[in-house]
Amino acid sequence: MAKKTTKLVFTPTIVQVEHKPYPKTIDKRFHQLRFNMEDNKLNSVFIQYLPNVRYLTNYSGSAGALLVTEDEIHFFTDDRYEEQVKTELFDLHNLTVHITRDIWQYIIDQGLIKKIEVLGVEAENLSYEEAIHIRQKVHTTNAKFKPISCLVERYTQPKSPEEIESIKKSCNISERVFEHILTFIKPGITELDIAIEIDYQSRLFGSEGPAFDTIVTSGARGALVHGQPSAKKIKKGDIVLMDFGGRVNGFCSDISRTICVGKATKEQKDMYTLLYTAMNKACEEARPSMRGHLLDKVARDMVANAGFGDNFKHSLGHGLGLVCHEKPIITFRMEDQVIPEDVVLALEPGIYLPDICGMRVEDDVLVAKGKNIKLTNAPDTLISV
Ligand SMILES: [Mn+2]
Repeated sequence: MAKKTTKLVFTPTIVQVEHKPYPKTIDKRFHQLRFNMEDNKLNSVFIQYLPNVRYLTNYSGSAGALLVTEDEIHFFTDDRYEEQVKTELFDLHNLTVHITRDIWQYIIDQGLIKKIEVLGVEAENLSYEEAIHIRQKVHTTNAKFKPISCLVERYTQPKSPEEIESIKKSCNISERVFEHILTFIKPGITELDIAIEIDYQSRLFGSEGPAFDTIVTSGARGALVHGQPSAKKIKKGDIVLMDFGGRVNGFCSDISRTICVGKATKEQKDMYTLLYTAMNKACEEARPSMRGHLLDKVARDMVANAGFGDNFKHSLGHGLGLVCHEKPIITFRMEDQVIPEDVVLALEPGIYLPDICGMRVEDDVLVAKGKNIKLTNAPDTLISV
């Protein structure tokens, strides 16, 4: 007798959701997006880059996408997130939440784009495979497929008061972690021990998780710039470089701290003070509408004039938000980056001496109309532990 088998069928469904109140200050997000759609002659847009989906809907899961038309918002996720979306999404006008494992087949089957003439997609966030798949589905309806650059990113740079609050909390957590870590570092422990402690304390202080993989290097390994923490033991005289950040409501902090284990030499102290001064000057001189490469120059000239120009190869900094390294990129390599008002920047000059050590000092600063506000405060002199 043939064995009886049960076929599992998961039918795509629409679920009813309770909404999170929509923050007043971000009311304009969908207006801006639709204005952009009009500008690009799009009838709808498909957004699948998760930080952008979160920016628009507050959804924090790892699978989800949006189809935004002139008057409707369709949110898609799969059955793993069916419970989560019931309480997490903002109260958006004309929002329908669909649960499906095959978004594009579902969109076609439901006729959600049949009236659409041109669909915009996120040019820099789609893989080649995804682009081919979506284009092929869209073409079955005779609609057009149009990749657009910075479809959502052009709006995510200036931060709303709620977003600034989250970044501030995240910064505060990282500063407390650094204060704690000063009491933790001693000769004999490893770089890995320090990295684990940073991540652990960060969680204890309320971070949702690391903003990126925590960097801890010591001694000559500091020249690795973005070195992974290793089993190398900390010894007396080592310069220890730590670069880490947390997340609050998805918003990142990003700080780099350099300390010395034992008594520092005059050269080490001077090198630190140079980096701190360059970083701080850049924090003060950042202005809305300023070009990023000119801000990079403020700090880079100081480092170069002290003779370390060749030892500072990376960019001065970057924007900070739901994405840890977002635009504007503050670098001498790009002349098209403009600093908007209410942006948060992480500024991080560094000096890397091969076979000797590496140092980096990084603070986060809110560039506001009247006066910039530093959200973190690196020590102004090289700390010894
Ligand atoms: Mn950074």
